[in-house]
Amino acid sequence: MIVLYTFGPYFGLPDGSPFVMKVMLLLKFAGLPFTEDRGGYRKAPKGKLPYINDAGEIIADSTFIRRHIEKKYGFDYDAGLSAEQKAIGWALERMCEDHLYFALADARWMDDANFAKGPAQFFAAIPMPLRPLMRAAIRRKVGKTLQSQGLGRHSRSEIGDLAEHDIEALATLLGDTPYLFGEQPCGADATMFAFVAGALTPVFETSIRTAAESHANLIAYRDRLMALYFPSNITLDK
Ligand SMILES: N[C@@H](CCC(=O)N[C@@H](CS)C(=O)NCC(=O)O)C(=O)O
Repeated sequence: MIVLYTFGPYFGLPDGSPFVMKVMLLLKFAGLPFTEDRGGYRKAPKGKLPYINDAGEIIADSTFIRRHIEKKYGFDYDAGLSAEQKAIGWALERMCEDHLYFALADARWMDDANFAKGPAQFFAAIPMPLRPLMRAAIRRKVGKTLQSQGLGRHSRSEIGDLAEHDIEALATLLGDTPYLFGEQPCGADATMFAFVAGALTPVFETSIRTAAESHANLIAYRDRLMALYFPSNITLDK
């Protein structure tokens, strides 16, 4: 059976990482059973989660995991989509994964109150006196990543402004349909769900969350997919 390396549930979500949630959904959409291993971070081939072990084959990165599933299991996540819909799906994924992700990371890691309620909890298992040192070192590393990526050079309200446009775009693209492109989920729905659920988690006080909460269709989408694909998680997120 496929082993998915994860962080574990945090913030009322099936996993603390949107990329891990994306892969959980991709596996579920494809009907592939998997087990979770929460101890794989140190051996992560690209230094990040998620990655999978599929019968000895290690594949890192959520998008390459999707490619692997499509190739090995012949599952077409975008069956029936037009070329234009596929292009929109790809653009949406890149916006979430390479832009909105960093805005969410800034809100969670750089704001002191959000950090204390959120990412600081990741270090709970590290023994004292190492815990605060590790916590500060990793927080500094995230800050440097945000600086080199570029978003971290803006003020929090400027980052919020950019991220609110992402949220607006997601709400507009979803419209009134159950999934991004109609009645059935496509590959980009896995990313869309992961980021909408992450933005909506009530743990963090952010303008991104306020923007997401102003769109009833995004809330309904999060609730519908959570109920369908993560039924044991439902009560946690309310
Ligand atoms: N492009 C990667 C991104 C994965 C990623 O950024 N994972 C983050 C958690 S959300 C991580 O493992 N960060 C740990 C680190 O950078 O040390 C994917 O699609 O899987």
